[in-house]
Amino acid sequence: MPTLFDPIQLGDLHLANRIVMAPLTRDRATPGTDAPHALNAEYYAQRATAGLLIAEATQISPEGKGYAFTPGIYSDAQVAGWKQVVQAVHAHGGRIVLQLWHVGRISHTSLQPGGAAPVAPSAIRANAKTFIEEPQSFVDVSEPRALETHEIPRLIEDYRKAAINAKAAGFDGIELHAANGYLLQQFLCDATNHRTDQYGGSIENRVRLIVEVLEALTAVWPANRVGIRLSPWTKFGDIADSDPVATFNAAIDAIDRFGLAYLHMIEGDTGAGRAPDAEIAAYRARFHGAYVANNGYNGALAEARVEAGQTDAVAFGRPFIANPDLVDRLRTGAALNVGDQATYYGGGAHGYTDYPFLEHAKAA
Ligand code: 8OZ
Repeated sequence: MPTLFDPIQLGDLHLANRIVMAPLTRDRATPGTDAPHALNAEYYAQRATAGLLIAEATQISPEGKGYAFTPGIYSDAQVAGWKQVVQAVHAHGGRIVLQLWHVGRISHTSLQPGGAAPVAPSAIRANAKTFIEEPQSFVDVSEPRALETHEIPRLIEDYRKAAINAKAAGFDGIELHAANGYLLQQFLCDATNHRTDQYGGSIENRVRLIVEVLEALTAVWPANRVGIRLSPWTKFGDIADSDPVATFNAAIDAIDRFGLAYLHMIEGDTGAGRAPDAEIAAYRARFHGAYVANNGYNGALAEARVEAGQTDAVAFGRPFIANPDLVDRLRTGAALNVGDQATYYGGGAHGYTDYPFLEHAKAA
C-alpha cells in the first residue's frame, strides 16, 4: 500500500514523495518587468522538500496578465529570474514545473498592453474582480473583446514560446493552466464561449483550443513532462457550463490521448467545498495517466486517498504558504503554522519567506 511519503513517477517526473505544492499566486514579481527575483527563489527553495513544486500561474504574454505583480515567462528578464528560482530549488534537491497562464477576460484594461480590452472567446464580461497596480486596488474586471479566428495561431504561438522559455529557464516540466475560469476554461465552457467558428458551438469545437495548445506544448516538451490543471466544479471567475459532465468528459478524453505527465484536478469549487466523491472518481477513471488531487485536503484525507489508490499525489495550496516544511510536518504529525491572509497577495518577505520551520528541520 503506497503512502503519501513514498516516491512516485508522474510521467517522466520522479517525485521523492506524493506531496505537491499547488500553484499559488503571491503577486511578488518585480514591478514593471514582472520578473521573478532572489526573494522568490528563496521562497520556492524553502519548500523544495515537496515531491513537486508547481510554480505560480505565470502569464505567457503581456495580454495574458490579469492581476498586479504576477510573473511572466515571455521576456529575457523573466527567463533569467526564473532561472534563479529553478537553480535554488534544484540546489535543495527539489523538482519544479511552471504553470503557463492566460487569464482571458479576467483582467483589466490598466494591466493590458496599450490599455486595450482583455481578450476572450466572446465579449462577455465576468462578474468578478481583480487587483490592479495603478492605483493599487480591487476593481471589476473589464469588458473583453472576442478574439478573431485569425488571432488564434498567434495565441498558440505565445504558449509555444512560453514553453520554450520555461525550458530555457531549466524547469523540469510545465503545467497548462486550463482551470479556474481563465482563458482555456472560457473557451471550454458554453456560458463564456458563444463563438460560431471552429472554436465554439459543439463540445468538440470548445475543446479544440486546449488540444491545439497541447499540440504546441508537446512539440517543445516531451508529453510526459507536461501536466494540465482542470476545475470541472469551479465557479471561480464567474465560469459556468450547461452540461459540465459532457464537456469535461470530452476534454479529459482529448487530453488523455497526449500521454501527459499528469492530470491535476481541483476537486470542487476552488478554495472552497469538495465535489461528490463519485463525480471525482468518474473523471479520474477516464484518464489513464497519473492523477494529482487538489482542493481542501488535510494530511489525513491525503493519506487516506493515496493509500486507497484514489490519487497518485495530492497538491496542497494554502498549507504551503505558512508551512515551508509541510512534508516534515505531515510526516511527524506536527502542528501546522496558520497563514496570515493579509500577506497572501503582494508585499515582500513578511508572510512569504518568514514562516518558521520545525526546530528539528532547522538543525538538520
Ligand atoms: C488567486 C488569486 C489570483 C489568481 C488561480 C491563478 O486561481 C489563480 C489565482 C488565484 O488559478
